[in-house]
Amino acid sequence: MNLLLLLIIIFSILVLVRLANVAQLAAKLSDESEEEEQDNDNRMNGIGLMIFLWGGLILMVYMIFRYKAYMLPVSASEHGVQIDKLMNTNWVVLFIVFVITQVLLFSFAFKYRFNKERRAFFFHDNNKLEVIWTIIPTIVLAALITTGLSEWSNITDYAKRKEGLLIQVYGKQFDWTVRYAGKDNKLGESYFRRINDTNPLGVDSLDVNSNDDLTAREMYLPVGVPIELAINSRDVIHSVYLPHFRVQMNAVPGMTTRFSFKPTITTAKMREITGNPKFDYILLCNKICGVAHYNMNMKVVVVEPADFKEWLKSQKPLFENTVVAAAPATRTVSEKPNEKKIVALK
Ligand SMILES: [Cu+2]
Repeated sequence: MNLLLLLIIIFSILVLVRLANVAQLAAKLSDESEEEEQDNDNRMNGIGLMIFLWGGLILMVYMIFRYKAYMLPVSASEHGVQIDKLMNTNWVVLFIVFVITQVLLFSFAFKYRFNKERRAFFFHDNNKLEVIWTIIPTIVLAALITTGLSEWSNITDYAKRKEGLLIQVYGKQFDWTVRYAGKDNKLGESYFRRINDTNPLGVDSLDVNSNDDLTAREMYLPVGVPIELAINSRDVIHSVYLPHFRVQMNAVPGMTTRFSFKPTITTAKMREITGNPKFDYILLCNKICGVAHYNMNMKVVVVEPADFKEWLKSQKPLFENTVVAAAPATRTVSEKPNEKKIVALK
């Protein structure tokens, strides 16, 4: 199929070259002067440019409306509304600048194509013009960049919302695991050297904070409650991407990255909004992290806080046979001890 396409392109080019030769020969035979021939060429090129310009612009506008339905629905998070506003402002500015510059570029090429009657007006420089095309873009770009930066610093200002529900998102080739911090809203310490078959997140079972930690294969979020994601990776760089919440943050091995946001629309409500009864939020990996990267995702469900509590109760505790005793050192755990410290404490 590809070979066929290549052959078609090559033969089309050859045909065009032959046609151009034929036209040249025909011009010679009809005693058309070289000048006239060049005028004709210039006119055809000019008309071609205008067709390209208006055809392209019309096609662009058509595509925007044709594929609008495939764009993301309204933002399902609080900060996402601001991001969308910023994004739309950027698009409007880009669209205006794009249309003005392209129309000028192609129209000038058409209007001022070679004409032997016309002499070009020469000027060395024009300060007024230079000032205009330096100052206007500077102001517009500075406004876009500063509003973007201030919005980003608002979004990443964790000091403002320390009370968020803490969830660890743990990425590895090629799946995600989420760990809920439980009642204390504190995640037990984890360390990669503790990772084994029964403890895939490498959590310290003797850390009191890990007592009530729960893991899940789906991410449930209560609506209207601030969420704080603590993001880790076991192997390579992944990226936590929640497109409907306008959230993205890299998962980097050896460090914890964070992202705070507040979901505002439940899955049920979003199904109404999109008119799609099968709609589900999704967590995707947004870094090409290996062969099965395309399949590295997790279902995300946003529910009312009461339903969230019910769901959380049904989730698997991290350390199932944990016996909570007065002194942490006497606790028995299902985790295989793979660290000297744990063995010694036992
Ligand atoms: Cu990945």
